[in-house]
Amino acid sequence: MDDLAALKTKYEAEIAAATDEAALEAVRVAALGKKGEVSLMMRGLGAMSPEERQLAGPALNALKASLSDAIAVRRSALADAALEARLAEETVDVTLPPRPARTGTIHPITQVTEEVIAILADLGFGVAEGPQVETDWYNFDALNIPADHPSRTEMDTFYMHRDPADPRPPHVLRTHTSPVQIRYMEAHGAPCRIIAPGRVYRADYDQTHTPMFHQVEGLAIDRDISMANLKWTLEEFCRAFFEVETIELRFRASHFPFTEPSAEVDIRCSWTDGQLRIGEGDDWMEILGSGMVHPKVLRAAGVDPDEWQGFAFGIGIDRLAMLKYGMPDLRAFFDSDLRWLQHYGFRPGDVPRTFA
Ligand code: 2U9
Repeated sequence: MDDLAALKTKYEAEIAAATDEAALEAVRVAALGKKGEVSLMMRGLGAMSPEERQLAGPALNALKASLSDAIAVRRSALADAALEARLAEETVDVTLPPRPARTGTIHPITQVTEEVIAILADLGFGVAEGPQVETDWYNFDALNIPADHPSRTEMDTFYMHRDPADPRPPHVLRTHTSPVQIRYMEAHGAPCRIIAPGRVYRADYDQTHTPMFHQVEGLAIDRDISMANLKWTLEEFCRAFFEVETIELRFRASHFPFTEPSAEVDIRCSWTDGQLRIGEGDDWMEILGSGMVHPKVLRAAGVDPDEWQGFAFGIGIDRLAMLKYGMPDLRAFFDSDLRWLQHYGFRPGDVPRTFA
């Protein structure tokens, strides 16, 4: 009996000394586990005489119950203490100022593309899209670009890798969005009034050229569309895009294989102290190319040039963005520099007031 009292004292001290759940469990296993000290003593009851057993049995049971209770009480106390500690650690100081939320911005290219689409949609143009990997027929032949044209060389155009023994015509990364309009006319015929915004690729890299850039091209085909319609459309577009009432355009005769006649279009502007002002001054700045769609191009797209005619134009979106928002180096557009994006990027929903 003295043994049991000593055992009780020993385990009660160990229970009280256990500072965490794992230490307490170790005490429980040592005393009451399958091979625990108390359990082994209970197993020894069988070897005792009935008299001894009558004394030792109830005493051992009482010891077991008392240690079980003590362990349960200690476990609950440890759990309470752990919870208290966690709550103290997770205290939130509601008087601290909130951290400014890091918000993403809309890339200037996306912003300008959306602006251009909104303005031309207002003028009745739908949006068409097409593949960026094209056959050389859609990218060159259908657009009346001759087989020996310099733009077809690997100096200027990215060709997709292929087996030199492959007899099929090569694929290219489209060098303009014009194939989209060819595909659109093939599928829908005339009349049509669409714009094709998107990525294009040319082997060129300096301060004003990147190997991938963005264009928007327009196409309007009907029975009696003329250069006058083209001029009005481009003037309306520039007025809305540059947010200037008094814009002035100058059409300079030019040459493109896909339009006849062709014109490069300049806008009146002034450069003072490095600041560009549209619609005033004595300078002219080239902003786009245009013309009447060549009859051969209409025919290649399955549209009868004796019945239909129309205008087309092409604008570089990246250049438009540089001009309107004053960004000096085109290469920064594609650096993914967060500081640049915070500075030049737009908040979602930032819409110029002309069509806000
Ligand atoms: C079809 C027929 C004709 C689209 C045109 C231009 C003139 C032009 C340049 C502007 C700046 C390319 O990004 S840029 O370097 N584009 O000068 N683009 S006419 O003519 C077409 C298009 C499709 C079926």
